[in-house]
Amino acid sequence: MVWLNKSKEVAGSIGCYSSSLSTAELLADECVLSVLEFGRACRATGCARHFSTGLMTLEENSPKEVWYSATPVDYGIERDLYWSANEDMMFVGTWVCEGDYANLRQAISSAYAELIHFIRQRSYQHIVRMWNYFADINLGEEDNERYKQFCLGRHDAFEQCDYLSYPAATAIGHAGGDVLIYLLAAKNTPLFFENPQQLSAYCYPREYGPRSPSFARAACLKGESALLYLSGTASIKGHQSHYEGDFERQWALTWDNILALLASISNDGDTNSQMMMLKIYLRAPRYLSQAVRLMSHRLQGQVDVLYLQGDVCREELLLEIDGVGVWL
Ligand code: 3EB
Repeated sequence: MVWLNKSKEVAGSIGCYSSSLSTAELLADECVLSVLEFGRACRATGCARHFSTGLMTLEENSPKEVWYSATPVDYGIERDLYWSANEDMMFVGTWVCEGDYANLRQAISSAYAELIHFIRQRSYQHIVRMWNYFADINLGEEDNERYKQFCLGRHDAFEQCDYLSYPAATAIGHAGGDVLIYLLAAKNTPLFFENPQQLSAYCYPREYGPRSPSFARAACLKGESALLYLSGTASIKGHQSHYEGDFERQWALTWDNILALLASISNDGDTNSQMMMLKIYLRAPRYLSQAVRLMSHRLQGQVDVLYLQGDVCREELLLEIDGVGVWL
């Protein structure tokens, strides 16, 4: 009853980011936990397992992010929470209309508190992985920058809820619309990992905002498949951004960070072979051809790569990469 991402098994397709099936076909499969679509406005769909993200795709086909369960799932909508679950794990997503709150900080803390309450109530109390997409992530000066306000709201909720094990995460700016937060939570306790080349984000110094970002660099839920969920990774060494304005060097440090993380938690020398799915968030579409060239030189085997336009949480960063691998 282990959860798995059946990316390699989607009929006739190289991966779950490039499924040849339509959303309707995917949703007809009772083992599909969720289908996330790109290139559409970020707002509630009214369908429990179907999400529109607000992130623009940079590719011709319309890639989707599909999460599969090994067994048929239950699903439903409760208030504004869209959920699906099997025996072991739960997927929950929610769109937040910022206009309903005094500010972004309160919108985020309220949504996080609701999510944490919900997963605890249903006994999937451990968040493994979280994704956060919202508009204008770099808007605002100094401590008022929206990413920093987001970090404050998230921290408020984790603190209020006494939630201590920060999940692996991604926070990316989308083109507009509601805030989308989605997560994978489990009944069993995940393992969390940090990157030897990077200061833990929850220890970043004060200059990055009033509250440090609450996330781990990677998470793994041990089971048959032992998937490794990699957090968003960028051109940061220690706590400092490097290679401002230089896409190629930023890409190289980002990739190096990913390999260092994998090497530190793996018993297998060939860290490249561990990647299954990668999402590449680019600050501007003009970086696409460079990104495709750099990635294709490095990737071995069948890695499912999805290129999206997204704003990284520090203005100087031009790309971020997250993904799913296997823990060898
Ligand atoms: C970094 O390493 C880059 O706030 O949830 C990456 C992944 C980043 C997750 C988050 C932020 C987040 O600090 C930014």
